[in-house]
Amino acid sequence: MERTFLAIKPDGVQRGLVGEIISRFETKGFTLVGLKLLNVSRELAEAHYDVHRERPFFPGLVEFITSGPVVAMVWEGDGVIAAARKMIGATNPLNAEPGTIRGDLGINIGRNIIHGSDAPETAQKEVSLWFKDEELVSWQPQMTPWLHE
Ligand code: DAT
Ligand code: MG
Repeated sequence: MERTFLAIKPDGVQRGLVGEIISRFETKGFTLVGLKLLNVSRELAEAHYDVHRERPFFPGLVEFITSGPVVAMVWEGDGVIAAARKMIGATNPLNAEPGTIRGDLGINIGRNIIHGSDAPETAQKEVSLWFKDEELVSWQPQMTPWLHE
């Protein structure tokens, strides 16, 4: 079953948006298989954003993601990687469609509330970067027959 890594960034946690955001993925029908609140180390932040290392905004990005608690999550479901990206919306919240998390809840690219893996390879890499195997719970919700034909 497909899995993706999502993280509510320090702005989302500080603004009290954790419940609202988790609720969107829950009510959509995806399954939560990993969840923790943590202060992100500089080492983890730099590893997570390694692809952006050469970009001018990299230092600010690391500064921001380490500035307060983050809610790290793994969600499971058919097509969850692409669907979560759609639900999150464009990188710049000002360009994100209404109805998306960034489109509904944000106004600035440096405060865009949530991270979501962008492809199967990155999802796998990010899940194993942020979670140990034993922190992930495989389970089948009782409502599954009401979500899948
Ligand atoms: P996304 O988070 O939509 O996958 P990304 O991977 O291109 O976007 O960039 C990672 C984060 O870096 C993004 O959430 C916010 C920040 N960022 C991206 N482009 C930026 C820019 N031009 N200026 C400032 N911050 C930027
Ligand atoms: Mg990205």
